Amino acid sequence: MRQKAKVENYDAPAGGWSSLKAVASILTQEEVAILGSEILLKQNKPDGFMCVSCSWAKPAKPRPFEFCENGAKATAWEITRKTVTPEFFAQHTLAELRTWSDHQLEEQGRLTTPMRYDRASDKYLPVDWEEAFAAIGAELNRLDPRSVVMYTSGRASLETSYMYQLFGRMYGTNNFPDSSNMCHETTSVALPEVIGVPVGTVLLEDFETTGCIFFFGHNTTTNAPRMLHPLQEAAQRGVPIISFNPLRERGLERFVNPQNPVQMSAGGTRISSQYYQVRVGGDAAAIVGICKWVIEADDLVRKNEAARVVDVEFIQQHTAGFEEFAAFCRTQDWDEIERASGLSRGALREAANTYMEAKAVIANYGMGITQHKHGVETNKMIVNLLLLRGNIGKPGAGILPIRGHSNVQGQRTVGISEKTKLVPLDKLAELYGFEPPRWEGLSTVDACQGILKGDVRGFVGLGGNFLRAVPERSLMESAWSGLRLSVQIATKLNRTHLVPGEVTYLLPCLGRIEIDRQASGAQAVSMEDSTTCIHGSRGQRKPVADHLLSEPAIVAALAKATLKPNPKIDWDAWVADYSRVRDAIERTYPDQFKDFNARMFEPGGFARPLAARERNWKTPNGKANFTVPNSAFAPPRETDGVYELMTLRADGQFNTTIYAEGDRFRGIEGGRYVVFMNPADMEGDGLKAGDTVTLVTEAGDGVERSLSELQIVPYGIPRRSIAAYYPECNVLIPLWHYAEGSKVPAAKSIPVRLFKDILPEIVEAGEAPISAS
Ligand SMILES: Nc1nc2c(c(=O)[nH]1)N[C@H]1C(S)=C(S)[C@@H](COP(=O)(O)OP(=O)(O)OC[C@H]3O[C@@H](n4cnc5c(=O)[nH]c(N)nc54)[C@H](O)[C@@H]3O)O[C@H]1N2
Ligand SMILES: Nc1nc2c(c(=O)[nH]1)N[C@H]1C(S)=C(S)[C@@H](COP(=O)(O)OP(=O)(O)OC[C@H]3O[C@@H](n4cnc5c(=O)[nH]c(N)nc54)[C@H](O)[C@@H]3O)O[C@H]1N2
Ligand SMILES: [Mo]
Repeated sequence: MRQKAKVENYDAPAGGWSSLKAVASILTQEEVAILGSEILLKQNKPDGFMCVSCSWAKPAKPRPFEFCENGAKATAWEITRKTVTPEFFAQHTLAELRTWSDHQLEEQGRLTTPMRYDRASDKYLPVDWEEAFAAIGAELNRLDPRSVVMYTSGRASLETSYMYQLFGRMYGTNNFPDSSNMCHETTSVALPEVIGVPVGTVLLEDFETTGCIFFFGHNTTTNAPRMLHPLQEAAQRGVPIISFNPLRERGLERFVNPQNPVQMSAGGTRISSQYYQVRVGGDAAAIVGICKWVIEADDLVRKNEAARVVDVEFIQQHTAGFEEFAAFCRTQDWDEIERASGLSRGALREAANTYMEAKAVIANYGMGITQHKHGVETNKMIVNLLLLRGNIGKPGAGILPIRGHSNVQGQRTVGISEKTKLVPLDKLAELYGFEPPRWEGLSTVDACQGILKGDVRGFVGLGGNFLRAVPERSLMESAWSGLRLSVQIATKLNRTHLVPGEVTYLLPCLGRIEIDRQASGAQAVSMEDSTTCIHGSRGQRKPVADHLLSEPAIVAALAKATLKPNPKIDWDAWVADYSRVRDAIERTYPDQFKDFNARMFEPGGFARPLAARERNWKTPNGKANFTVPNSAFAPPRETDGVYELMTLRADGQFNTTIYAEGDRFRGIEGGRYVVFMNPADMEGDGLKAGDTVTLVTEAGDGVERSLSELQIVPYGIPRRSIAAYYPECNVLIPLWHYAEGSKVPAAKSIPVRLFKDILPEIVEAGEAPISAS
């Protein structure tokens, strides 16, 4: 039976004293005394280490403390002195550990010793590094490379990622699914078609000159908190910030910089000047509404021969498809836009007016856009909005997908991709004298399908918690034992490690904050942030255990144990000195990584050149493209008993890593099994605060997917939508329920039915106040 969460109305701003308290509490929990020490002072500094949490930009002139509450949590979590030793594994079978929560598993501390699964005892046993590498190499050589998947979670450095993809391609596979396949793959599919680059165009300095900022579907308070600093500065300059989100997210409302004593006493800054509680999945309709106002305003001035509203010169010189898009907007019906977006035409007019008044506009977005069935089209709709007034490729303007993991964008840049067209295969062939496979590799969803069918036989995970992050958890966990080989390179114990294949290895590695000493001395690594800036990062802490290897060392050892020697690659020399790996990256991508070693510690990072930023459009027609959506706007669900479930992150987690069970900004304490629901829907369904329910997916494919004992929390969320937490709810997502075109699981709109649990209640339901709406 689950512990009940305490529900309270949180009405303080984001940041502030509560942030400081949360940092102190995680430091104590992890037994890390770092507040007074050097470590946090080195976070996100040019001579320090780059945070292992989110991928937000690192300023050239950092603040004295360039970290946020969640960055401090991530640091404490990694440099904890708690360890998981062979003795721990001797005491627990995997069957027992599978009953532990995600929090309990990672809370045990850092993995210290390579381990091999022993079926007879159902336990992990210690193994020598050399023995493990030899056994894994032999297994890989027995498997067909097409049946092997090499997953990457977005934390590994550019150096490790480059080595990993090279190893995989020399072995013979293009199966490089990445956490990005569940995240911003929608961006990587949408943006190349319309602006010719797979990443955002905005630089940090654009926030200093922008005239207006749009936000679609991102919970900045929790997921990129340092971004609140430039936002706060913009807000203080009077820059309008317009947010579209079905929930009222705290940090998008008010923010207090906890490191600024003046603000701490003054109550903080209002961040969003306009906040629109769009219907879940209603953004495309909302943006069409805004564009319709812009086009109509332009039609009007055109008649009067006044100054045009749209940027005619830009549109003529740089774009294609404007007339079709304008015609599409003119013919859209206001009643339908209102129904599909959940917003009134008056509200959309207000947003359009603000947009038209600004000389330069930035549009940001997150998972609220990418993790939807029509995410790719919605993403392109954001570009349409920007193109109308030339808001791409000029100072203060641009599109900004806010990336997740700290190097997820960079991994794609250096060849971690299942899509061959994104990888310079000819160049790799030329540099290393081998013939890389040319077939299309498996994305995350494809890999899951392959595992379910039994076609995928081997899985190597460079970080991450695959089984917990992917959809369709029940079927996936059962199918996993059919794998011949499962190898997990990790820092902390998680659920994926507890579901063994026939041959299973758990390989512990150094974290980024630890000093990585190799033959030539202490090494640095590098990563790319959300604004295409590359940063060097140096470990600061003595490693938590003696026998840990670095990620590059593990990848090199696996390569050596698997591949025939190749005179063009000296893996040992690369491990001895990572600057040689950076030279190799530069040889492979000479334009992108010019003078890589010399520039990697430039304050603020060095920006990779990006064609779209220069208004050079690498699209098939050489233009920036307006697009008209193929799909009609989804009308809201009728009251047929089905709800749209969106799965969200709480303040106390980093993806499947659960630091603490609770979500301060949404007023939840001591639990995660909750469902946020509109009070009117609760009344309609005869539910009251604290009732527990079972969610059952409405899929119609004969597979039963359900999750019980979720506690109802009344919340300011649109009718017929409910919200609950990822990863607990992943059991509810059908594998085939993904974004068209990008295959990103549609984790923000899962059709479910609610059934009241008849289980006895654990604690009397308290009076849960309805959150501000
Ligand atoms: N502390 C911390 N930081 C993180 C992470 C973490 O777990 N913890 N995860 C990292 C990763 S990998 C990623 S990808 C990012 C994720 O960062 P976010 O993109 O913020 O991801 P979510 O928490 O899933 O929240 C999505 C937001 O979209 C809103 N939303 C849902 N549906 C819709 C919709 O239809 N329209 C609109 N407009 N909004 C909608 C939700 O209300 C929520 O505010 O954060 C990264 N940073
Ligand atoms: N329902 C639902 N599902 C989702 C999402 C959602 O919003 N809703 N979001 C999706 C998104 S955006 C993402 S990015 C994925 C995340 O999916 P993943 O990236 O696979 O998951 P994480 O939870 O980030 O992985 C955590 C594990 O990484 C390991 N780790 C941490 N640091 C290191 C390191 O330095 N090196 C190595 N080798 N290992 C390390 C630790 O063992 C830890 O347990 O989940 C996706 N799944
Ligand atoms: Mo992500």
